[in-house]
Amino acid sequence: MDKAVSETLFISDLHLTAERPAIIELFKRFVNERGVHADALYILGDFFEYWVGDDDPAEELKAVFDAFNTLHEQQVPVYFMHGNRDFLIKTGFAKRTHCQIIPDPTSICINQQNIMLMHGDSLCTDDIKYQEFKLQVRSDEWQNAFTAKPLSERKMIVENLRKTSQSATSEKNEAIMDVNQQAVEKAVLKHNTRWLIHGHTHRPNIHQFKIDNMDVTRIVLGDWYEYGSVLSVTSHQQTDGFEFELEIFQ
Ligand SMILES: [Mn+2]
Repeated sequence: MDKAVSETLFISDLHLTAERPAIIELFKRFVNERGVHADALYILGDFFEYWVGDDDPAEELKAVFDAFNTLHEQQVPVYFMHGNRDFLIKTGFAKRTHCQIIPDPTSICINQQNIMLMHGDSLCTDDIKYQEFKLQVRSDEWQNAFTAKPLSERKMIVENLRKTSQSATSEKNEAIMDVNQQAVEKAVLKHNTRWLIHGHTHRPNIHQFKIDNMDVTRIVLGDWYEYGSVLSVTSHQQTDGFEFELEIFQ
């Protein structure tokens, strides 16, 4: 028999790294306490602080892979969207974790409502330098050349990039780092949706606005630094639509 209430969970920007073991523990607890009871889990990018290729055994992140196994054992479908830090996640990772990689953007339907999912970086159109960088590193040419390098060299390159990126971020105007409202409206109109869920900006919030008299809601997931950020979407068999709550998980 179908459950009367179904719950879909959304998370992003965990930035998991062995350097922050407490957040790995928090993710494990999230999986055990919430994930295993959900009907589906969506990870909307920047799950890892960085990922240099599926040939990395990432033994220091074993607990994370164990958590994916737990979800698989409980038959919870997991969907994974690339962020700007883990776009080198490919089919090897998907096999290892039993998750399904989904494109950015992806439209899903919950109880007759279309919801558009994005990582969110494509909406930050004011950050021209970043958009140029993205175009370069997302090309097959760049990715093939990068993954052909030895694992240790790739890790070194990424470590250096992280250092320059940290100093670049602190120099950039705060407003440039947020989404561009026109880019949001363009995406909403193009995909004909009233609901948008994304991460990336680390500014958890619920924005409600109108486009051509249509009510639109943009839900922004938070990062996992001090605590976790989780969006729960629940729908009831007997009623249309859904309810949602942007929660702190700690
Ligand atoms: Mn991001």
